Amino acid sequence: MSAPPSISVDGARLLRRLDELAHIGAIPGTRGCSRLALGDGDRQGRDLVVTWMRDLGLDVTVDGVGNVVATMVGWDPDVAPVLAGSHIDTVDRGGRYDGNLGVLAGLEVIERCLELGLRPPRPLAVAFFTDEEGSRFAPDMLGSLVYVGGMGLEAALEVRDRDGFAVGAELERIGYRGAAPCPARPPAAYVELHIEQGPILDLEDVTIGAVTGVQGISWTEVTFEGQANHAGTTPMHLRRDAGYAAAEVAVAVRTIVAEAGGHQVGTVGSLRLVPDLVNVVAGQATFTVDLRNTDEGALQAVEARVAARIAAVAAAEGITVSSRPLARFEPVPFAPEVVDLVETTAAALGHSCRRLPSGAGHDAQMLARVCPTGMVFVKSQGGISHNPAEHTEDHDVVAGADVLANVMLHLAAATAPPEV
Ligand code: HGY
Ligand code: MN
Ligand code: MN
Repeated sequence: MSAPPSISVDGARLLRRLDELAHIGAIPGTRGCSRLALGDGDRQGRDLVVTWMRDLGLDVTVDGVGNVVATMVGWDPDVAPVLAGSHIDTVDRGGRYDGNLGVLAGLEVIERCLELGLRPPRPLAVAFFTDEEGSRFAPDMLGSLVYVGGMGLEAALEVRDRDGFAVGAELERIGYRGAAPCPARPPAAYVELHIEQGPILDLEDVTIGAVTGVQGISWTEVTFEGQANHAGTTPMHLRRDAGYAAAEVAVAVRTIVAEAGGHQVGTVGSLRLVPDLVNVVAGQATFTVDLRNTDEGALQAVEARVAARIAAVAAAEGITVSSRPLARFEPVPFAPEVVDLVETTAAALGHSCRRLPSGAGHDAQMLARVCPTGMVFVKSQGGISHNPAEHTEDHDVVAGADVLANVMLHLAAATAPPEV
């Protein structure tokens, strides 16, 4: 099969769409947006992107957990597509590039191929997956996990947010509980363009990241039950202070992670006290622990140390502890041939490139279970992400989309079905 033509995307069109989508859930005074999964902002964002997909004449499907896939038409239905994608849900007070870039760049690649009259050996497709962030409904990458068969649809539909709203009911409410089957038929290959969300490419002034894989993720929600009491009258030695205990654990996570070293990171990102009042010793504390490492063994060792510390803090304060896992994914390597292709494609287009693992979770780590998968990273200015100040320069956005386009076309050629 001869090498496909090298193409460039319409950068201005891609940047226009990124801007238009970012207006949905826009945070006043910033360039960021808030579109938590399955909320009204997510619905509006979905409707806009689906309109763009349908305007291109693509075949648009919605599956039982709200994943949306748009595929070029005119190929034998048995020919699986080369799929690009990501997510358009955001964290609360997030940036405009996280996820959105991968979806809109995939759409741009398809539109560019249609404009050029290109007919790859396989159809190209683009997806956005439900609830990648996991901020509202855990685990993260919920939609793509169901898409690849890693979680049953019924179990996913039953997941509830902290206010008790269920995924299934919210999908119904926003009109995205679809009929397409999940798990889905695997694509021939999957490529995701995403911002790095870390500092490496920016610090080294490298344009493209050839992502080698995704680090392991461990999320746990912990609840301490102490005794609410008067902040003024309760002697210190008689307190059973859930708030103090939670703060001790947050400090311990930082200490344990520092002692582990290497790629280990740890975060207590959510902490809710009850009754959360200035003059009441907290009777209850509910908090989350996010631990990640590129090495599974090291991650397990840190998980064990943190769990032991939580038990010891609870015993010392005379409080009870309960916990529930929110997410647990082992490190995932990407397909070497796709990582190589990202690297050679970046070089062919004249862009600097380096290999690196992803510190963030991505839908690609789920697609890697069912097909050859890789990711293309572009810079995050100052390494800032999950923050309205998240920024990627226009020229880097376009460079990443050009690499995505040519990687997708090469994969379509390299996996051409026999009869082509
Ligand atoms: O948490 C993550 O790494 C991703 O943003 N869901
Ligand atoms: Mn993301
Ligand atoms: Mn994110």
